[in-house]
Amino acid sequence: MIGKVMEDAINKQINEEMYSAYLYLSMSAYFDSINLNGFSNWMYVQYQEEIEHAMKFIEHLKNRGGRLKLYAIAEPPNEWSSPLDAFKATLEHEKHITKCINDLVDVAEKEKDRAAYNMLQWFIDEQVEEEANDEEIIAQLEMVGDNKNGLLMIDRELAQRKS
Ligand code: OFO
Repeated sequence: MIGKVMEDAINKQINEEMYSAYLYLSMSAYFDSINLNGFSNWMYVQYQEEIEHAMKFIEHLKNRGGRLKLYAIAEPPNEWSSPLDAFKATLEHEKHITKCINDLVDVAEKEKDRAAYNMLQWFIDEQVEEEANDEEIIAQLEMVGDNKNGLLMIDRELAQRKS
């Protein structure tokens, strides 16, 4: 059975993951509003991934006799000044999530909770991938600058994302 300290920490993380989902759904709508449907698709897939992250934590609690506590989800921003601005905000948010995951690992170590520690290894790898994806798109956006054709090419590429 999971201990109270780990249970509380995971419940807080579930809220972080749900906020991530909200943030990316909001970004998906922003990209839709400026007719960049590929960017919008990429963010929508990211929104779905964040729900999966929350569900992984929820399953972990359930399997270990923990009690789920759902906190209120904060309102995400609704507007960004450019695709680059949105992706820079995405990277900053993912850096924050990486810190949250690292802090959770510290809690698992302190509590000697090996099951949670093992489960968190997946999230450590996932955060490396998420930050790398954002960095790659930011680099592409910086490369094309104000060039509309370049932006449309990236949009076409991001339309391909399915998972
Ligand atoms: Fe974006 O990785 Fe979960 O929050």
